[in-house]
Amino acid sequence: MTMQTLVLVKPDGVRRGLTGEVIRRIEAKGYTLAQLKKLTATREMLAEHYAEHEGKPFYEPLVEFMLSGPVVAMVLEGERCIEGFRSLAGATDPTAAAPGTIRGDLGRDWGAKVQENIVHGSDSPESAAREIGIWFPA
Ligand code: DAT
Ligand code: MG
Repeated sequence: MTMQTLVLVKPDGVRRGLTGEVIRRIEAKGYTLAQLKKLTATREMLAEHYAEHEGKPFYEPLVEFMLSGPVVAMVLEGERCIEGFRSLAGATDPTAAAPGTIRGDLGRDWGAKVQENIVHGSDSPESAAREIGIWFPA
């Protein structure tokens, strides 16, 4: 099966008008955009999506942030696109993320309880399958 990954342009990225820039980088890298939509998440979707982080100090701020506006959800396809998109995205902390990456070039610390870092990308084939099911239910 073709490898797929779930990418979100988070509410900060959509608000700041960076959706096109994120898609430009994905297309320039050579991945295929298989599915794309703009939507506002629900608490239920985010509880599933971020289940691994429940109980952490940034969990509630993360959910509130992800509910703060629409996101653009995408399914990318391509050989090794899971690790490839994580590499394009850069490190979680946008202050430390390398220049050249989405988070390093476009993100910064705004002093909030959760890091606002423009994009989400699945971190494993298992996460990708699970997350695609949440954002693009059959
Ligand atoms: P990633 O999005 O790089 O996979 P993650 O899954 O560990 O990172 O965390 C999900 C999001 O939560 C992340 O994109 C930003 C936020 N976050 C993670 N760790 C944090 C921390 N220590 N303080 C504040 N926000 C954090
Ligand atoms: Mg993660």
